[in-house]
Amino acid sequence: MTADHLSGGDANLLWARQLLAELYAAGVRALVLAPGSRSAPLTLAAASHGGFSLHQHFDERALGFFALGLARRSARPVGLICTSGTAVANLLPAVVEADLDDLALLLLTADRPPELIDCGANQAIRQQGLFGQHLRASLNLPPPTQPLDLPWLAGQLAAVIAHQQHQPGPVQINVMLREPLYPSADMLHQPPPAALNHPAPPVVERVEPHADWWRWSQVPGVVVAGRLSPTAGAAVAEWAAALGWPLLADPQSHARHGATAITPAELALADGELVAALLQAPLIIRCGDRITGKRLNQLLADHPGQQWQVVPGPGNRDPHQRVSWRWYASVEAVVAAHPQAPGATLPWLEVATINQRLADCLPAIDHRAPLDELSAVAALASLLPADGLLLCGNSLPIRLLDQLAPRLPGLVHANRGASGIDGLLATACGAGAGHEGPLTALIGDISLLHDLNSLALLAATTRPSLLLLLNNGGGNIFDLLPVPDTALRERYFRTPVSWQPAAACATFGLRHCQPTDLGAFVTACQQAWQTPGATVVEVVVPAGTTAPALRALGERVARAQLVSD
Ligand SMILES: Cc1ncc(C[n+]2csc(CCOP(=O)(O)OP(=O)(O)O)c2C)c(N)n1
Repeated sequence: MTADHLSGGDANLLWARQLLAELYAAGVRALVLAPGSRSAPLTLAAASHGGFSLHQHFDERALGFFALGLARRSARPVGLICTSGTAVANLLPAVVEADLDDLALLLLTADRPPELIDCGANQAIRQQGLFGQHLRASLNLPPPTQPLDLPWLAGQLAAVIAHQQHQPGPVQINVMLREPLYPSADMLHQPPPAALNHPAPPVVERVEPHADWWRWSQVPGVVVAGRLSPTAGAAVAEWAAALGWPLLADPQSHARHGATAITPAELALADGELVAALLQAPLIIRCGDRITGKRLNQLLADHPGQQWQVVPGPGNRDPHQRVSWRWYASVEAVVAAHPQAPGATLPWLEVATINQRLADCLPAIDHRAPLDELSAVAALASLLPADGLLLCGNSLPIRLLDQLAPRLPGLVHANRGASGIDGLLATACGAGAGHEGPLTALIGDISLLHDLNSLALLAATTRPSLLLLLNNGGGNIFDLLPVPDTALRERYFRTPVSWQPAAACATFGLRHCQPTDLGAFVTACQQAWQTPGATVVEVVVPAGTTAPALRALGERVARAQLVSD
């Protein structure tokens, strides 16, 4: 079949098919779709391609986050197809997070043709420029005209794909389509076209070692691990151990298992003597960005010595403006270029002793111990399956995890770019969809309310999945902040909502339980990870109790003399 003399519906489908063939050749393997008519050619092209894994959801806002989760987990670009109008506008929160965290979302936003824009036509909004400065690249495709110029289409796509491969992040491909939008059944059943462009092979990365590395590698240094892939995290953990340098590892670092990891570092930094010792290190090497902990960020801000940083790029990733040397490169390549010097420094801090003293301060994971947010998160972290994936919510959940988990087996992700409390369950479901092992999502009650319709996504999972809902009656993070009036804090900051999570779960056909002691909680988590489908485990604690408990934990550590003989 030639591209000439097609019906309008068939031409639109062929156009959409070529578009998807180019994305497939560029490595896209997952497409997420929301329903709509303007996007019908794209939807039908996706459904008849055969090579993509397809995920559908009715809500574009959540779908954007679902795609974000898939991209986080797979480290591959993910395509998203939606219709025109406010459907597109709903993608903004996920686009913002993808921009800040370098996640490759390819937004295929169907659009009305130019003659329907700005003339009062229904559902015709200005879609170009809608995402402002949050895109890595954008492309506005005019409606196809016959004869179809498919090489032109492939060439235009190649340019944005190349840009996106160079700097992963969100890209909008606005696809204008003219009616008729539906093809003939004959055209639908044609095999998909071959791609016309094939992306260039990746460039082999070469990192220039620091000129003075042999000298620096002999000093008592510190390694800080931010957000890293599991392989990068493992490389950093091994490197710090080989250098004999203490490692301070973020929850997203995949490096907490390191032999020299002071862990949980954020809790250990409640001890002023340890902070003073670390501040004296002449060099801190920071691998990865997005450090969660307030104390760790403070250490980086106060440290007077040299700080080097390895980040994937681009731009400034140092909110403290302390970095004096930076590689825009993979951590693995930088580590490989900087081996430990012969006869390198021995560990200069007694990491094992520090960790033992820290462990003595942590809540006991004992079946008879009371169930609260601290003991629940400590127990959860100690039980996480090695083949599992945890998506940790923002607000207190990530702060609790950071301070209560000495080890974090499996994969750990969080939306720490913009740190929104929206879209967290959808992100978890997307990450879980690309993962073989059990999924865990740890989310606060107000955060879950933001994303309640993503319970439909959770209900659709067949893999063992656990949603741990920390229900403390509102936004308890504000108890850690100096709001000067209790009544104002309650009304305008904590914003408690009267709702029944059990009833919400029942609405979506989800298993729900509400354990009241730590033993029952542990059993519920273990069962959830072994049972196909999703279980919601709700931990209910009185409002206003978690922040004082977290403060008391910090005070206990401050008195624990982690570094004294
Ligand atoms: C979309 C969005 N809106 C508002 C905020 C500000 N904010 C940060 S934490 C928080 C409260 C979260 O409450 P909850 O999910 O119950 O967690 P908790 O503080 O109790 O741990 C709010 C409103 C945000 N980060 N993102």
